[in-house]
Amino acid sequence: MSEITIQTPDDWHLHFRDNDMLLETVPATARCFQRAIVMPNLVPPITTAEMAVKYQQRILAARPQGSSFEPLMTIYLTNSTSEADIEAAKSAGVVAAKLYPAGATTNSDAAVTNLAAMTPVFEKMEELGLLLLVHGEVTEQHIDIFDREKVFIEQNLSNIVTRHPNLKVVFEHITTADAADFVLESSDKVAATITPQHLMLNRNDLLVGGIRPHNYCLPVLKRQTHQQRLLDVVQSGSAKFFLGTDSAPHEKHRKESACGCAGCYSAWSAIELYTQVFDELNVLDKLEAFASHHGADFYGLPRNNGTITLVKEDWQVPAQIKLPGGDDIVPFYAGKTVHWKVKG
Ligand code: OTD
Ligand code: ZN
Ligand code: ZN
Repeated sequence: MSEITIQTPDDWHLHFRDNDMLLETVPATARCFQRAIVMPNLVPPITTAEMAVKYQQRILAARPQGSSFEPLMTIYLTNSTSEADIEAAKSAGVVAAKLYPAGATTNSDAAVTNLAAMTPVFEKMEELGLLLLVHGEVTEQHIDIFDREKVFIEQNLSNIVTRHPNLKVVFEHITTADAADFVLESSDKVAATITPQHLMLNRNDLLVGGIRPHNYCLPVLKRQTHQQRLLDVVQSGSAKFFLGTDSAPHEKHRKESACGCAGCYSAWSAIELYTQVFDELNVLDKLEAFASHHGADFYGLPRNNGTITLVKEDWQVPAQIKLPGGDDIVPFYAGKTVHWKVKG
């Protein structure tokens, strides 16, 4: 097959950032995705309905002319999130709330420290049909970084899903066989997103032959057996797994640094790289469901009407991109050849 047409896909996990940066990130996503779940980890984080609505306006204002792209908003749970905050979010059209364990990733310092105290908030979300999106890693210093996802399942996530059987939970950007198995063994209220980098790479791609800061993201890339398990579940076509790029830009100088930031800016190539992965797995027929059906169905939203076409054609991801403010960004897969291209 050298060409494939699918219903317009959505990105169920994305970081747009704010202000000037939106002029770069919004068009890059809107070029092929109809909707995206916008992560709330700004500084300060988006914690209320009012902040989410204002942020949504800034995103809409950064769309290219004629674009019908729709940002789907989330709020960031903190120790002081109340049931009233959840009600206000629901009324404002916010679709989900994000749980970051404090210190887990970029700008997550404000996040929840006491999960047990969140029970009334989770109950309100369950009642109103707001989804819980989870960054599933513990942050205790003594837990090895490669074990943090597995320990989070054991210590936290299994309790949350048991105590809230009607809460829809998305285990975001899963990286391990443990996470894939947990999702498969859980009820149909539990699903997961998978990024292009966790399908394409493993920790050798981060560390062998020199440290590769542009492959550094959180949760960190794992060993090859975990990567293989993620490939297996997407190959299986299970409806519990769907597309979430976790595209997360940082300026070049912040990544190429003695203490480099975590995040891969994949918006320029993500849909093409997923297509390449499905092609290499010989399951291009399952791409559409992963990219365009499973996520919408899980969120209880309509599938998109339009289509996009991808053609099997080589092109190179640019080595770097100039930001509106003058800084440079090195995109994910910079300088490398991608074998599929969005047509038109
Ligand atoms: N991971 N970087 C960021 C977020 C994600 O955990 C994530 O969702 C970021 O920079 O916001 C990253 O490596
Ligand atoms: Zn995360
Ligand atoms: Zn993310």
